[in-house]
Amino acid sequence: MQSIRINDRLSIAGQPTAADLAEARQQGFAVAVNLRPNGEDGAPGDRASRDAAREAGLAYSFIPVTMETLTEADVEAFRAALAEAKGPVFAYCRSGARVLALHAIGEVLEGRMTMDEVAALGAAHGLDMSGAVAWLERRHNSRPQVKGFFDPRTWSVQYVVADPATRHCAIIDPVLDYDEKSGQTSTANADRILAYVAEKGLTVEWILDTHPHADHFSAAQYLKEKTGAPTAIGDHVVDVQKLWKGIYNWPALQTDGSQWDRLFAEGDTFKVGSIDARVMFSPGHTLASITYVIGDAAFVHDTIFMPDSGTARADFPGGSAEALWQSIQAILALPEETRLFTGHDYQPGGRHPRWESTVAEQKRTNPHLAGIAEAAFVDLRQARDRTLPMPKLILHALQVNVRGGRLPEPEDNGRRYLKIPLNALEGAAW
Ligand SMILES: N[C@@H](CCC(=O)N[C@@H](CS)C(=O)NCC(=O)O)C(=O)O
Ligand SMILES: [Fe+2]
Repeated sequence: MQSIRINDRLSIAGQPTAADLAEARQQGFAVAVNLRPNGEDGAPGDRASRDAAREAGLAYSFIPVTMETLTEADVEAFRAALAEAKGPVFAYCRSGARVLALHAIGEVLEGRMTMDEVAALGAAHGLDMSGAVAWLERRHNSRPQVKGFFDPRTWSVQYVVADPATRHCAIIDPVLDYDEKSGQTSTANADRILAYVAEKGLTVEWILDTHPHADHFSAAQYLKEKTGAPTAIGDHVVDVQKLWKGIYNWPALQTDGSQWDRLFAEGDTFKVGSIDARVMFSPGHTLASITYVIGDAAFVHDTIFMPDSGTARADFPGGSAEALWQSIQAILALPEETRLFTGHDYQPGGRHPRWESTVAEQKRTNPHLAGIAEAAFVDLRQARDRTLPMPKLILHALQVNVRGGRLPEPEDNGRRYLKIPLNALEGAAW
């Protein structure tokens, strides 16, 4: 029979007969890999295929796939079958095209081949690779482009998350600049984001906050005025509003979350362009923290920091180390390759700012998480939190952020004033 030799390890073919398998064995192949699902038109099925391979003296592996339902796990299973084979692999489907597609997709994912080369490879062997190309394009388009903007004054990372297919984007955790020494506010950070959005020709679809921040003002309201895009935050923000309404002795504060256009609950879904997005409730750092999972990117903000920085503190009013642990476990249950984007980077050891990791990397190397059980985490988190002074802007920031990033209303002289409660956060380290 005709098989196509791809490399030393892999040859591909259409459905073989028993004689073809025997011949493959004679040619030195060690393993037959069958990609045809049971019940596929004209396929002998797993059991008969296994028997035929064994009869011919070949080891056998069954990885049933269709191009319509193909996932990265299938590509990985094929790669693993090749890696584990004790000799050259004879892989087959109906025509050989699916095997070539799996091989080519694996090569693209590993960075050894470009998408353009996939079609050319198919053409060279007379096999249709349009399914593989479409799969790769779909995957490419579900990977949002993430641009981080680091603010060195507050060590915050603000994000623009864009769908390359539609050029729609979400802005996450934008900072409104504030200097507590002079009382001056500025929109330098937010304007930098707007300039990027304009330069890239993006349409802002959402302005998202992960939680009511304690260390900077949110620029959500300013950006809504500039772009018209809706603002959103987690629905438990109403609990944070109630908490701070008491601390600020502020009867007029509305505590129904009406300061945002949308309140997200656990499991809520939305879109950034054509990319699916989902919300995870991630309390612990605050009562209202949420994680946005947009395509393969999770915006975890103040839960997990970069692996060399551990985790976020859990001692603000309404914070809980136990809740933070549970929230982190849910994040670490995302697929290993999920890109995690953190909300702050405090540049340990003076290194340059970094904000992107993966689930796998965090599980392996974050000293607050790798090989740590809940009780030990809670102990270490609480011990560290006892040493941390409150963020210098916590009392300034919450009165702005529980109103969605609105500064206090001007008084009769046209000037805005902040209100600072004294001795309201007793026990905090200085
Ligand atoms: N020194 C900073 C501290 C800010 C802070 O407390 N950040 C929170 C996130 S909002 C945190 O988790 N910090 C962890 C740490 O400092 O180890 C400030 O004053 O703003
Ligand atoms: Fe925070």
